[in-house]
Amino acid sequence: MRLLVLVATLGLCLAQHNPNTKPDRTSIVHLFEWRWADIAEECERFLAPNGFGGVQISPPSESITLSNPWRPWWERYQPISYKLCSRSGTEDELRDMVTRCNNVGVYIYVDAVINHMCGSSGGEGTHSSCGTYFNADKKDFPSVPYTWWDFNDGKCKTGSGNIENYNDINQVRDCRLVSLLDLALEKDYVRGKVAEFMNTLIDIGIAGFRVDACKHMWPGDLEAVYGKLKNLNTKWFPKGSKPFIYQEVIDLGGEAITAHDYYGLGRVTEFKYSAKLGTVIRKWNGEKMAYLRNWGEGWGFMPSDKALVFVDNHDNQRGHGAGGPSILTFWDPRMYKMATGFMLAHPYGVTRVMSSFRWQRHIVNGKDENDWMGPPSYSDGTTKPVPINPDSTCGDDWVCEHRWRQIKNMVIFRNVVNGQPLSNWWDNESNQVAYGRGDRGFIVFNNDDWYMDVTLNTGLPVGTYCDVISGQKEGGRCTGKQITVGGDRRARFQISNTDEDPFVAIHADSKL
Ligand code: AAO
Repeated sequence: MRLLVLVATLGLCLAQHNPNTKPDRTSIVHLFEWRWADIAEECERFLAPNGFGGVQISPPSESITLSNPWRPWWERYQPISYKLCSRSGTEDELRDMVTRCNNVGVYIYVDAVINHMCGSSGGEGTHSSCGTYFNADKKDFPSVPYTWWDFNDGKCKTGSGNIENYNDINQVRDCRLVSLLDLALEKDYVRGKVAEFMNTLIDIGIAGFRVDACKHMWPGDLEAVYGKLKNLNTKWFPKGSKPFIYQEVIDLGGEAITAHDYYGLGRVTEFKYSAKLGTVIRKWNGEKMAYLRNWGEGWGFMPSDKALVFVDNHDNQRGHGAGGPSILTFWDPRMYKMATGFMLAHPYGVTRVMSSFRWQRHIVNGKDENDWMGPPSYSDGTTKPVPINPDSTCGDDWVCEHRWRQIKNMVIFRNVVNGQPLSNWWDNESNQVAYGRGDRGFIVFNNDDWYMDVTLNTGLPVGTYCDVISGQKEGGRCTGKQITVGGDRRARFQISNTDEDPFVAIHADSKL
């Protein structure tokens, strides 16, 4: 009996680490602040044809709205109720998006904010995305309903009621994160309400959750909530499929709570990956790309099968969370494309591509004064649609990194090499590196300040390949550089340090 329970628990744990994506669709894209209607279109017209596995959406739960024209993006991390009515659209629009994306094999991952409700200074009234009444002073959220009784304040021992010291585990989990009203997830009632919210989304057809602020929740409480979750909707997923769970825990080392505490429950965001990759590509602190030879666990990261990785996320790209100057974003496009290319070619972790909106950055003493700015919107505060230009880029300040040729093609590269080991590593002990993925793909970087001209073993079968960075294969022809692989699997790579993108990538499907 005990063995059976153990096997069952183990099965549950492992299941929640599986992204549930279609075979050979390996990456998720975060369409930060996009409207549901636009995501539905994007699944059909772009994501499915280009092999994206899924979309992380912004929180769909009803949130506070903070007076127009302010409307910061972060208001969505302050829930008011679990109605599925947000700045991105209505419940009907959400359902339509999930159905349409699922029907083309692109799955939806929901950003679930379950640690807290709105900030303690959120006030009283109906300034919420669905117009639902709440009273933050009284901790009264009648439409869930939650009352003062459902919050943690009694357990918190700090003077301010907020987290003051990240090295005190009890504070981090029982006090308020930046004054956000902290739910008492130890209570079965609260667990039930949270699970009900998540199960509604599962029934609609989503494939999993990014769980927000997990450091601030006890693993035992999370386990209890996850234990109440249903299996995925069998209209689209095999019977018995569990939701994919990836938990946001910022662990850069040096704190009492570690990512390790959450491995058993699902995957965990590996923030060291983002911070370190930025440092290496920027060549700060004496870092070199040659040191990436043992990238992954060799760098002290969590085991690959527990990690969710990214070059930047919606927080650290603007100095929130574990943001710092090393983080690469679309604001540094040349280095950003290299970093994203490196991530997508490398076997470590489940990869998430960021897709941002542009804002008026205003950096004063290293801090962006406009780090709050919300998505492109009309004067009444509603979010603008994402217009697609004739050249396939996006308009109206939607950056659409996922549509950049180099990034889109590397998402495809990752699918093509899926399951192949890292092979044929080469470096010049500086910032020129290359590696392959079995006999399916090969990538070469020149991040040095001089010309690169090398002949390397690619592991690929003989033939002429189209570089998917400088161009791509279109109708049997190559719009970019061509690379000739000989019968000995070797090929010559010439990459100027002044190239627009100083890297080259070829794979089995880019063979001419
Ligand atoms: C807003 C206002 C607040 C106001 C509040 C309530 O900005 O002034 O008090 O409303 O009225 C987002 C925004 C917040 C916003 C919030 C609610 O980022 O600015 O607050 O919505 O609207 C911690 C958490 C992590 C969290 C991160 C932002 O652990 O979970 O803070 N991320 C998620 C979301 C995020 C969201 C929330 C959670 C809340 O992704 O978008 O907030 O739902 C250390 C700790 C980290 C901690 C950071 C931040 O990090 O380790 O756990 O993250 O501090 O303070 C070095 C260290 C690194 C350290 C870092 C930061 O890098 O190595 O460990 O420095 O200094």
